[in-house]
Amino acid sequence: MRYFTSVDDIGPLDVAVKEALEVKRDRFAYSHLGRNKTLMMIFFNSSLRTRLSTQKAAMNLGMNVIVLDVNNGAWKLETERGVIMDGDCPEHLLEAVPVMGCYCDIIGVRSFARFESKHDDYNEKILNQFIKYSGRPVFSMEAATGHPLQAFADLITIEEHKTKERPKVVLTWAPHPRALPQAVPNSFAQWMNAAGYDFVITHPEGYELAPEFVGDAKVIYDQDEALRGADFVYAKNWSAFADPNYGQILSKDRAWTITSEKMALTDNAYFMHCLPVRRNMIVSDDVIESDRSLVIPEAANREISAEVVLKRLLESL
Ligand code: AN0
Ligand code: CP
Repeated sequence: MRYFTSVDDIGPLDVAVKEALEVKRDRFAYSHLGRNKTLMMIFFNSSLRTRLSTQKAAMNLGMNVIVLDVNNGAWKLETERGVIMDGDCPEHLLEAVPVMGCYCDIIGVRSFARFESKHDDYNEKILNQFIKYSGRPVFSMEAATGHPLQAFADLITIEEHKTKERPKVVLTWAPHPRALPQAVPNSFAQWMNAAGYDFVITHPEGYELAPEFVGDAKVIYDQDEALRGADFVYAKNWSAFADPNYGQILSKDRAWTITSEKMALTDNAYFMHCLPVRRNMIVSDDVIESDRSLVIPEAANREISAEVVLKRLLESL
């Protein structure tokens, strides 16, 4: 595997999950693989889990790790070619990316949707420049349209907790005060479809995700109806995808917050969220603190999904 930006890069999911569970049983089994290899993690946006879990995974594999917060201590980067650079940015991405490639063997990139241009976001303009110009294997640590390391960790978590071959998994929109990208729900939908679960998406009208991510999922606008009989409830806010409202907040309706009353509609479902989460906007205190909450096991599995991805990228060197 040379790149990891979507479910298509990982091959058969049953094989990937099996490999993940093996790595989880002995996370130091491949500690020779990354010897004298350097991971560079580039952050254009904030992170707690991705930064820590990916560094831990790299250390499990014996790698050296360099982390750069682009917005904190590096030159501000121009990303547009052809710009007369007489403004804020002393350096262009087109030099910075190949320079970064000189100092490492593998590059991870976090670069959220900017909501300035839907075309640029959905063409993964920043991530693709790393793929094109770094000369290194590149993986997404949440880019504009996807967060595959998160979706992989979520898949592992569901596989560990499911009691039915084909559980009912419900992705529900929930309210949030700021406009968030569609990356997490896009990837979650892509991976749930690929896993072949009974997969339902529920959100207020206007929050339809891009059809290529929705795939064959059932879309139900009535949240209560969608939640009935669910085995897993995955809550997440996202901003509108559809034109002309791309990147906009259309609703902050707290009737969509996941509460114990909402969870009572399910088949004693587990609650999931990628974190960070705003309590009592997305989910009530009692639900996230309940023994059916998987938010910490999901975060723990981020180390495992990152280790499988780094292992496969190292094997391609
Ligand atoms: C980000 C998002 O919704 O994409 C990161 C989630 C992992 N969340 C926030 O910006 C709060
Ligand atoms: N879930 C996740 O990616 O968290 P961070 O934004 O803290 O990395």
